[in-house]
Amino acid sequence: MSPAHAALLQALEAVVGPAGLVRDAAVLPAYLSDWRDAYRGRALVVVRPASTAEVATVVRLCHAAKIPLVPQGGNTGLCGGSIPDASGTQVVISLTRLRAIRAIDPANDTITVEAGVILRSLQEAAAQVGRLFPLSLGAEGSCTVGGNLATNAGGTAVLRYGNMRDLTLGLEVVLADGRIWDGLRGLRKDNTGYDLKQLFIGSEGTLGIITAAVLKLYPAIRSLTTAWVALSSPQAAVALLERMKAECGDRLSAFELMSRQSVQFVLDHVPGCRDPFQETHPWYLLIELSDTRADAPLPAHLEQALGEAMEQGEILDAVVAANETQTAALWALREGISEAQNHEGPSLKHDISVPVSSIPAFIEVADRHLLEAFPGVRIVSYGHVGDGNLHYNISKPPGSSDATFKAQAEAIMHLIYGVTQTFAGSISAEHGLGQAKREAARHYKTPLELELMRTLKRALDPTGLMNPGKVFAEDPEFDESLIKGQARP
Ligand code: FAD
Ligand code: 2HG
Ligand code: ZN
Repeated sequence: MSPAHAALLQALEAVVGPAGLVRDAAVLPAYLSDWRDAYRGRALVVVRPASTAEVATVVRLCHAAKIPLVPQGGNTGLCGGSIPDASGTQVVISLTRLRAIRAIDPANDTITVEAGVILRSLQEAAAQVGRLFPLSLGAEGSCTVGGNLATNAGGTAVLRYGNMRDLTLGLEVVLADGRIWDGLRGLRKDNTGYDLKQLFIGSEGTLGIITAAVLKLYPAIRSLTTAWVALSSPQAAVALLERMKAECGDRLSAFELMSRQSVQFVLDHVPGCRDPFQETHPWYLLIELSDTRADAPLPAHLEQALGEAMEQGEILDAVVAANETQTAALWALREGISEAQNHEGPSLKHDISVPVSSIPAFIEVADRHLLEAFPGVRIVSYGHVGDGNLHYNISKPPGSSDATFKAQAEAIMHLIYGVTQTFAGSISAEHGLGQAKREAARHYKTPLELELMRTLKRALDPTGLMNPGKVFAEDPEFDESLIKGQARP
């Protein structure tokens, strides 16, 4: 280790204490690879500050030493955004010790939380005061509010409540030079110029470190009903979505589509899951209605809407959960897909979005082109169809080698993103770019969009030390000389 690096480590330890530096070789790997073990890196050190002031001092020290920082929350991201590169010269800054719920204001329907609060703890804190924090996703037991904000997380309740952008009123951010921006306002209306918080939401740690947020709360849900529905096609799902919206309005809180292949993987790999139907069907939906009134007649409402859809031939079969155990079993079939697909070898993830109306045509065209070009690959398509967001994931043909499949990954990706583009879609609806899609973004975002993004990056992080190598493929104009400690010519 160079004397400069050793001096930085000593200074960092003086700020966060011995407990704030991760040195234990048994624990360290968890900070240096992601949930799927798809990305691995090395770090100069992993530092765990315990307050906003400590985060600010850590950033100031790294800024002065020209050392890049990689912010990390629960490390559940799916694009390698929280993993350092292989150089061993970056500092991972884990926010998981910033765990305070600073304030709850039920009359304002807001909660102020620190970045390291686990999403499930936030949901529980809201429930304790008779409120709902609606963001809900499979990783909610380990992802953090900071990571949710930095990726503008979506999940299964976006249809009714929106994504993290829609749920946020204020932020506290440590800027790239270590100054603290206190934007912790709980205002629903504030037109005093640019909405700065929106710059940091979805910026994947490349503009600053989010340390706290004021988030919106909603009335608690007191009744809920869930159905599992079989269909012949994605067209039928979109038709049913229209029907359910018209019949149920904003009581419709989840509308998740799954192909048979997706459900089959869960049945094959997740213990305790079973098919709700005797027969197999090509497509399934998980539909949920919820209401703030305990006496809302949701099952009757849902059964009536599904009965009418059945009479019209829109759906093939349906079952409504009779109790909480059955509800949990249906959700396990949906939430188990990510994990189940991991058991089938490397998975190529494409979290695309297109207009809801284009979902059936997207699936038809993408399936056809893909199976022509790569016979035998298994298409695992599922997701938040009510938001036009599909996880159009691909597993290798049974029996083929990981190496052959990985060699085809780029061609598969371009095929899928090419089809996405013909439907005016996005290559990332919810997981972000991270390192996984930084190259692809160069092809699928316009030059003007990329130029505007770079302008913002340079304005907020002029020395390029905030999560370098993420979101942007490369930045020729970045001031490399400053990072290396030389004067700019
Ligand atoms: P991390 O993985 O630690 O980091 C993610 C990114 O945010 C990185 O770029 C990191 O540098 C940055 N970051 C983290 N904390 C901060 C901070 N305080 N300040 C600045 N930058 C920061 N995502 C969805 O949107 N919808 C889903 O339905 C969904 N389901 C999932 C299901 C499973 C099983 C898994 C494993 C993941 C799922 N995800 C989903 C992806 C992931 O959970 C989300 O992206 C989540 O928001 C990441 O939170 P995290 O705390 O784990 O962040
Ligand atoms: C989901 O909706 C998540 O389950 C994860 O966004 C998707 O693993 C995936 O590709
Ligand atoms: Zn998702």
